[in-house]
Amino acid sequence: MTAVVSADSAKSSVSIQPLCHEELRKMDAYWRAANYLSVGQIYLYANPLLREPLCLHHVKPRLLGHWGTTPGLNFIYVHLNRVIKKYDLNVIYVCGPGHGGPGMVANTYLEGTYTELYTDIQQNEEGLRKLFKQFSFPGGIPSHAAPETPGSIHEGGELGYSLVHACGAVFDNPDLLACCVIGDGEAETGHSPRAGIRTSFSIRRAMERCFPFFT
Ligand SMILES: Cc1ncc(C[n+]2csc(CCOP(=O)(O)OP(=O)(O)O)c2C)c(N)n1
Ligand SMILES: [Mg+2]
Repeated sequence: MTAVVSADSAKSSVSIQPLCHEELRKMDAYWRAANYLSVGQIYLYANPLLREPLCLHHVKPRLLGHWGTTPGLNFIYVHLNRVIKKYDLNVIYVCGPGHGGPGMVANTYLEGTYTELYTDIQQNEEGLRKLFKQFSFPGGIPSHAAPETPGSIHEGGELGYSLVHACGAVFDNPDLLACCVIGDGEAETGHSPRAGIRTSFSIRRAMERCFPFFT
């Protein structure tokens, strides 16, 4: 997400060749790592690398959030990262689904941004244990993507605003593309369909750079 390239110039150089085996293998590995980090945050209190046989005392006593939404969010994240890097695009990922928090934290941890900002959460076993324990836990972080999630402009706690935030993000940034994931639950809120109504020319132009995904 560094240098800015216009969407049109990227479009003209898009290849329609299938990805090579090595690229797919790496993306699949990254996706599985992000999934493990997500499910670990939801369930694990200790034993982050499952070095010991899993016991009840390794599992959080009160679980908040659910796993179902995260593989899809992580799948979109890794595929977006591939095209961002390949075409040097300027993209923002806006994550709407109500239980998407662990996915966003997992990806920023994998990328290294999380450790840069929160130096006590290192990319080692002890850091992993802290990352898992803190999620939706007293004294830790909320169960949804919150302001303290690196790169967050969108609070996940109240559903309905992701599309309007994605649209707002591209308004003042003519080279920005916004990929906005809207949960099926979020889509049922009043705000979501309202955000999709393109009433003015400027809003319509901005919406051309918002790509909604429904999960
Ligand atoms: C405005 C609002 N209404 C209700 C809720 C309670 N709530 C939290 S998550 C959720 C379900 C969200 O479904 P979806 O967006 O599909 O996300 P998923 O649960 O699949 O991650 C609901 C209704 C909320 N957070 N905000
Ligand atoms: Mg859902």
